[in-house]
Amino acid sequence: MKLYDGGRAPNPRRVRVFLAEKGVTVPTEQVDLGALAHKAPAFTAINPLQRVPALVLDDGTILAESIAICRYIEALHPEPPLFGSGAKDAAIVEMWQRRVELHLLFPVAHVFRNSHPAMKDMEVPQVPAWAEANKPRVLEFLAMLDGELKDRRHIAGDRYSVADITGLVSVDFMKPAKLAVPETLGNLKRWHAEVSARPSAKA
Ligand SMILES: N[C@@H](CCC(=O)N[C@@H](CS)C(=O)NCC(=O)O)C(=O)O
Repeated sequence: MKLYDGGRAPNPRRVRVFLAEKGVTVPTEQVDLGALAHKAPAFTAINPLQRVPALVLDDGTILAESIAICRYIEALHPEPPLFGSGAKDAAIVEMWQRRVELHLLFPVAHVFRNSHPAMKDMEVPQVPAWAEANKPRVLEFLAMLDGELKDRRHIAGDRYSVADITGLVSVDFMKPAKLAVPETLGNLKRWHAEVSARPSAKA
């Protein structure tokens, strides 16, 4: 197996945090996004969508999409369960992972990609108005999540899950997008401090 990683980019980090939670090590090759190495023929042959992460299996199968990779790792290493256990718990984790991805990670990414000068060769064309349009969406979702976190420890329940991984990566990605978590969101800040203190957060 070989993981094609992407430095500080959020999606590869989701997979690294997931692997760290599982205690699994995978041989890794860094793809230099800054040098546009993901657009070169060698990596395009691995992922024609020119995005990281990608996981190449020993039989040559290529898995892209962070959550697909995480699900594969979960199936190989079921403990600790990060996609929930049992029908109801797994559905709740799926619901929250997807909500965080669609309503937090993607809007933060739209802000970053459409406003940061370093992204001009990757987000073509950059649309500054789309960055602006997504800023209030990020804050609205965070306010909703803060309310949810009033009564539970983690995003999808009392147990840490892949939804927390997507949440952690999204909130940390707000910094380069020049967005801040409002001080008033105390539940969210408590949750973020807790998940950030886990050793996996360093991945
Ligand atoms: N849906 C994909 C998204 C992958 C993705 O967008 N990766 C970014 C880094 S976080 C990337 O490779 N960007 C390169 C580019 O936009 O040119 C996943 O979940 O893995």
